[in-house]
Amino acid sequence: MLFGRSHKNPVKIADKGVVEWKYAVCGYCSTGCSIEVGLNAEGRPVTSRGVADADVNRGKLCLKGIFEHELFDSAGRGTVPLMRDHWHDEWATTDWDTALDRLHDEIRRIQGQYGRDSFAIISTGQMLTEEFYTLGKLTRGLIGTNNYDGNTTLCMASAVSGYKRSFGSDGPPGCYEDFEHTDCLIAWGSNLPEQHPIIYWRLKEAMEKRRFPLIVVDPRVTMLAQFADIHLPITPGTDVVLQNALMHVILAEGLEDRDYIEANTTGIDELRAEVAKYDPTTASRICGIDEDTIRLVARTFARAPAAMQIWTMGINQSTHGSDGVVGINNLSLITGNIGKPGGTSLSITGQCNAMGTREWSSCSGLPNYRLLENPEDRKEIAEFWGIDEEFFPKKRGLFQTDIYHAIEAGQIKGLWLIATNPMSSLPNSARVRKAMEKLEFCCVQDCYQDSESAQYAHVFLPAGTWAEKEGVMTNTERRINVVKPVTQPPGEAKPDLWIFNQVAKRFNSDGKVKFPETAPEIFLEMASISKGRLADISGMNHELLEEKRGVQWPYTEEQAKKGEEPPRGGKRLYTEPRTFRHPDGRARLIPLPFIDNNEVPDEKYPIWLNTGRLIEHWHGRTKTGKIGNNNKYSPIPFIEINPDLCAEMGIRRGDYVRLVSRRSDAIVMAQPTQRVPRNMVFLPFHFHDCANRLTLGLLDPHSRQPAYKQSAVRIEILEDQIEAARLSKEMRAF
Ligand SMILES: Nc1nc2c(c(=O)[nH]1)N[C@H]1C(S)=C(S)[C@@H](COP(=O)(O)OP(=O)(O)OC[C@H]3O[C@@H](n4cnc5c(=O)[nH]c(N)nc54)[C@H](O)[C@@H]3O)O[C@H]1N2
Ligand SMILES: Nc1nc2c(c(=O)[nH]1)N[C@H]1C(S)=C(S)[C@@H](COP(=O)(O)OP(=O)(O)OC[C@H]3O[C@@H](n4cnc5c(=O)[nH]c(N)nc54)[C@H](O)[C@@H]3O)O[C@H]1N2
Ligand code: SF4
Ligand SMILES: [Mo]
Repeated sequence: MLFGRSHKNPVKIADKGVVEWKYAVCGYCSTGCSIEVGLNAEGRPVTSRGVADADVNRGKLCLKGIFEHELFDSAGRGTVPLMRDHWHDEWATTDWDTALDRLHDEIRRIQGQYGRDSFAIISTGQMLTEEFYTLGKLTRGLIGTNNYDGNTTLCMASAVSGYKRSFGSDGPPGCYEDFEHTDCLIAWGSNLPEQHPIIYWRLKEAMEKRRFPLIVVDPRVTMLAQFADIHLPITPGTDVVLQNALMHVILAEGLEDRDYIEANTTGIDELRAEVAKYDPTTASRICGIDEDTIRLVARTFARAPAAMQIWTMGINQSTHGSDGVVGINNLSLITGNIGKPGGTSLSITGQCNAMGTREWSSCSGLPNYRLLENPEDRKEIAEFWGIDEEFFPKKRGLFQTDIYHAIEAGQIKGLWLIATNPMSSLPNSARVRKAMEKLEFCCVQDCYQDSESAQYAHVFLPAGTWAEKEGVMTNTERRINVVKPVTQPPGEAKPDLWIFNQVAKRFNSDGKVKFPETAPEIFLEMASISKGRLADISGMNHELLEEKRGVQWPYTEEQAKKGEEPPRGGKRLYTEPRTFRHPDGRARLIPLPFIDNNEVPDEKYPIWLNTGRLIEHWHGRTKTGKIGNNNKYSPIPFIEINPDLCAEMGIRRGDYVRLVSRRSDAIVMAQPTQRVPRNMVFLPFHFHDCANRLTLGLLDPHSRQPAYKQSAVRIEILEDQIEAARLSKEMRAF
């Protein structure tokens, strides 16, 4: 008897009848994978594949990228502009001119009645960079509201703030190639295998070639933690304490890099005085990691010839988010691990173009990391755009989270939401709902008309998405890559760039500000004002980006003229001494006292609520909820819950339970797993009207980012499981 393949039919891959492949970069996460979308003879996108000669993904794609072409004709897409008088009325279809005139008139009416800043604009990390730049010019140069921010406040704000405090500027200094050179890696609150699968694959490949210790700090046993040499299941929200304790050991044992500290930093004495308070014995009682392990990790990290750290939302989404980033930078600086191969402090970005919005949207300032607070920056951009310098505010306006508080307080009356869905993504939904109901006018511009936030809109503008548009994005390692239009937006939907240009015409009746219409032209305009700056892109254009499958910034005009090849990878910042962006060129070592202000479990609410993501879904599931191959993995809101807690409470696998916090409640299915400790549940935030009903979302004092990962809940048993299933279904309405 023979076993094995020889007696079976070979695997056949269905022939999709592709006649042409078109180039794009993935529109989900910030890894930045190059994709080719296959079109059949009728020009329909029918399949996707990874691009083999792209340095980032080398032919690979993850579960989201591989089905991305199915977005184009998925359910719920907006195909025609909609309008109504009140948000509780029925929608009526309308034409573009009427919808855009209404947006213009309402902005000017509200500004006229209540002041310039009473109309707010909230954007995203999920558009193309030329779109961000155009929206920034329109908002800062013509509309003139200072309450203009992005959903990046929910995501990358702590990283931005921490980089600025430590290094004097935003801009992640490392790159994926650092995995190939490092001798030790600490990953803080980052679940790479699920959230950045192709970065994880790069890491895994590097580790297979050259084994180095991987240390994972996460209260859950994530897939990355399972793969780690040392897993530190930290008490939620106490990373700063662990960082201080690690530095305590390094400084007490003389393991620091004195020459590097002396040449490149200020503040070592103040740092030394603060971390002296965090001896491992004391720290272990707060952060839950035993003292010997703290010493082992400190020594392993400090003795490695090159050591790197990465982090994502486990750090950023905390009341100590910005401090956690500074703590990571402190650790890298005192061990001389910045700007060298394998020695870096690399924030793993979230959304596909969260970096592009940081660089070019003007949300927190002016293009290319220019500051509203800097008179020269204001003057330069005002002259370039052809507007009066005095029109610019002299400091940045409110963050997204504070904009919502200002709506609640009645200071902001109108809102334009672009490619973000706060009804699903902001903490404490009941409070957000109340704010949305208070608005005199709200415009939602989204590629899906069934987004939760559109419930409260007076105007809905149907947008194209991803490869229905043309433009560039910047990934985690500062690599700019280009998306080419593969197909048209459905029905009358239009690319966001077209929409911004049409709105601009209405505010620019004398034509004094120039708005180029096409993405390649806008890119060249951006390149011209990037010369000599940190993010210098003056040597790039769309053709080069496609040909090279993405280029890391900086790549300057001089380099291009000299015929110097653009970097293929491995480009780092701060490689030379004293090139940090503070005026004296030195990085700051900043002491970080721990402030214990989280909502923590108590007698009434005894369980930690931890929220985050799954590999198959994207945020509010406007996209992945409609794609069968993604949605089928987890169509129902569920919690990871410890089997011992289940046994104690009499909960069986698959039972529905009610989670109750001080804010509200939610019904979810129980999935017992050892991934979470007995006093914690993990709830993916992808499901409609679920996780953020429960979260408190205290704000970080520097970045104003919410602490989504630390709230307290209790679990209630539901006797009537049939009724519970019905309620759960009702809550996930779409
Ligand atoms: N499949 C998929 N991929 C995505 C996304 C998606 O929606 N779906 N979204 C993208 C975006 S915008 C982002 S921002 C990234 C997010 O990527 P990640 O940050 O990797 O994902 P999360 O699941 O939000 O959180 C990561 C981990 O933080 C841990 N954590 C919770 N509390 C703490 C703590 O106090 N300390 C520490 N050290 N860790 C803690 C959680 O247990 C969790 O495992 O993913 C991007 N990639
Ligand atoms: N509890 C909890 N809450 C969280 C988090 C968490 O970990 N836990 N994470 C936070 C983080 S890190 C993030 S980034 C936010 C994300 O929060 P959101 O930005 O609200 O998330 P999305 O669901 O991606 O919303 C994007 C919207 O833009 C639309 N869209 C997509 N592409 C385009 C386009 O090209 N043009 C236009 N016009 N529209 C488009 C989508 O249909 C969707 O409605 O959630 C935050 N909320
Ligand atoms: S890893 Fe991120 S960029 Fe790459 S295919 Fe998956 S979702 Fe897209
Ligand atoms: Mo994010």
